[in-house]
Amino acid sequence: MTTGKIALITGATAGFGEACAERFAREGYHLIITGRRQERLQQLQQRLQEQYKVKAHTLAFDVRSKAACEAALGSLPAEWQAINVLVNNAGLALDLSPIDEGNTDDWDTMLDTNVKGLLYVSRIVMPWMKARRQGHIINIGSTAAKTVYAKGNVYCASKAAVDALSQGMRIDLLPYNIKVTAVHPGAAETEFSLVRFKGDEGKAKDVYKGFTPLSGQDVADVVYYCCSLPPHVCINDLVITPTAQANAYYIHR
Ligand code: NDP
Ligand code: 8X3
Repeated sequence: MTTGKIALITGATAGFGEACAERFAREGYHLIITGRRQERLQQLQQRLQEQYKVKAHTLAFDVRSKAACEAALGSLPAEWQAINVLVNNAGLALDLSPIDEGNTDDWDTMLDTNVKGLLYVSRIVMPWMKARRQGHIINIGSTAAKTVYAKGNVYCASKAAVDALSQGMRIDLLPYNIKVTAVHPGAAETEFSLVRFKGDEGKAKDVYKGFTPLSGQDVADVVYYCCSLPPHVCINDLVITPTAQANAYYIHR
């Protein structure tokens, strides 16, 4: 049975975003799923519609482009603009290196995606939520927002910005009955490390050696839980790690 509610999930072609799409579909939400990889979006759309009997709308665009965000989200028919849940999830890390040796193109990609992309999407969706005096924004931060680790500098800074922006959004949206939750996951085995290490599968696998990491599903369960609470209850800030992880730096292997 559908709830009639709509969740917009950015970065739904893999990892947390894909798992969130599945979790919300299972709960009867209609979905707007986004990412750059059109083919994956279409496959997911088909699967979710068949399996859960919900409607899924796909939008393929790059969150780094303000014009692309405006064109894609602006193309939504009015009934799809009544978004109840926005999960700002699209993001990435690229490489690990000291700042003085850093690749400045990688910095641009991380900051443009993780910080500015999240802002562009939110800037468009927030007025729709405000007009309806209803909504919940989930920003995916990271344990990297809370603890800086060696060579993580710019990625950690981008996630610290997500932390600060979540606090700012919560204040700005307070009069409009809109919840803002920052969810900060620790080590999770998705495509994250493969992207960070630019396709080096060995390096990516090593990140999760010797302990049980989180899965996309673990994080999706927590994101959904945050959205399932009574209207007067809001989780502001939530850190979720594998049991073997204390913070972004300490992992027991
Ligand atoms: P994945 O690499 O598995 O998924 C990342 C998603 O982001 C993909 O759907 C990708 O879609 C999308 N994305 C990346 N860049 C863009 C872009 N420019 N425009 C639109 N979509 C984009 O990683 P995760 O699921 O692990 O990561 C999701 C979020 O969680 C990120 O913000 C990440 O920083 C954060 N995170 C991850 C942790 C982990 O250990 N895995 C821990 C803490 C936080 P496409 O390539 O199709 O565009
Ligand atoms: C992803 C987790 O520790 O690789 O944000 O930064 S970590």
